[in-house]
Amino acid sequence: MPRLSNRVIHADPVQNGDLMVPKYRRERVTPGIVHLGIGAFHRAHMAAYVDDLLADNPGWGIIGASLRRPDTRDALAPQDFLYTLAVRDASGTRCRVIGSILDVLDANTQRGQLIETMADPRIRIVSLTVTEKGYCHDPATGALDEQHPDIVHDLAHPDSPVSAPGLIAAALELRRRRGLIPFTVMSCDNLPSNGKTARRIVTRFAELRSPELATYVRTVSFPSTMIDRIVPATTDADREIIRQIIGLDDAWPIMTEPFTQWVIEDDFPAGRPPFESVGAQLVDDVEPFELMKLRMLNGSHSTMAYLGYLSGYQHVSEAIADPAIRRLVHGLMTEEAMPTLPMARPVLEAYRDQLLARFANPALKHRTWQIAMDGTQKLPQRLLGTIRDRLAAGQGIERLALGVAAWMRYVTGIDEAGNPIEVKDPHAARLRQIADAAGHDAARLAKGLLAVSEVFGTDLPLNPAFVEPVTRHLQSLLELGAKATTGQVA
Ligand code: CS2
Repeated sequence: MPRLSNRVIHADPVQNGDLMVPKYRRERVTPGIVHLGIGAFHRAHMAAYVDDLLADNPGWGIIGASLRRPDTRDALAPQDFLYTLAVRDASGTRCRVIGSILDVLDANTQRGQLIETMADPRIRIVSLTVTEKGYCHDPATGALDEQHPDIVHDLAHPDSPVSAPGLIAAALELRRRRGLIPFTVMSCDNLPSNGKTARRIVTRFAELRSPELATYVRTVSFPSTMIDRIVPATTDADREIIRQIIGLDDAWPIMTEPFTQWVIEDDFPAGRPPFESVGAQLVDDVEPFELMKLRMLNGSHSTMAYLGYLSGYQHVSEAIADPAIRRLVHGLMTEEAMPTLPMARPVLEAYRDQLLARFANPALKHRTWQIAMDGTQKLPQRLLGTIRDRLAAGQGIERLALGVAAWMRYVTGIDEAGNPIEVKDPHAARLRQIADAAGHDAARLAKGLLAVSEVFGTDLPLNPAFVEPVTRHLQSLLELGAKATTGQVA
């Protein structure tokens, strides 16, 4: 079977049947964007929006960069960086070939080339999906973690950075020296006020490097965005399904849902493509959209991930099909998250109902284990922000507290059948030490984990209105298990 490539997709359309291919000649496209973190989410989301606008705006091609591993580059280079985006739901699978990514650089072996590319005057936007941990920040305060090993390295070796802040600073320094205007830095990660967070991190890094760079960075725009599309990790079974559908070999197709949403703060002094022409929403204030999404979608996701995994559900669609988990998630959104959000109630109710349908998508094999990873980086904005607002208003947090307790049970690294759980988290070893020392003593385990200040800060561990329900639910999880405990709380 032939490999997906430029040659194949520009061959006689008859050969491609009804496969949707780029509506533009790729050789006419030039780079305008560098994207750091060229993972599955970006390829299902921003890269698809850009693909839709390139026919009329060919100067906005994407150069991707992988910061951690060369896998994406190795997989896509032989197929001219083309890949299949497979939109799946109960009605079937619809495939399209995405051509907006022109190249992928491996930051570990092509660092100099990446920084030079980011300094190219044609590059007017540097966007990021480096996940929460890629910001090298303290999740509880949002400040740059100046002791982070990558930050320590990059300050000592500013011309060979390994972190996203370090790479951005190195490229901005080059542009400064060359008298060029800066690119816009657009965060597309699940962080509260992600643009402000990116600004805080990069500005502080620049201040630690030089006053001149710090002054220059203060002229950089960091718009916030809200990004939303559910994108499970691609499996070999997915690859075979796509191979059969399109009749071509694609080393790394991306599976996703029909729903997509992108809300962008309109602040691009170096210019931008007409994102609004392809369905993005350009607004003055992204925060209401961000809070709604982080607290309703991502808060429900993390709660389902831990309770679902502990209950024996491998996929989100199985977890939400459990009546007790569905009741719990519905109640968490309706009774505990929605009252903290500024959006109008009908908008929130419609969003909730749409989320419940999205979670139930039977065609998406979204693993609870995938969502469960990096909990120390996710809990602050997904559950703890809502909890703080509820406690400040003197309101209950039973369901949210169960989400936190389920994370605590999960990071013990042993499931209810006594089997090991592969806990993926930057602090996994530390969490495991705390859990091993506490054993099945809920109060001790809760106290030990609540002392992880990067997650819980210094306020929540001292608040009995938070500690009591979390400890009580943890006790129940340890004694009765996730299914019984969920049934009691939902
Ligand atoms: C998920 C998110 O893996 C996770 O933590 O909660 O990736 C989620 O699928 C996206 O934010 C949906 O937009």
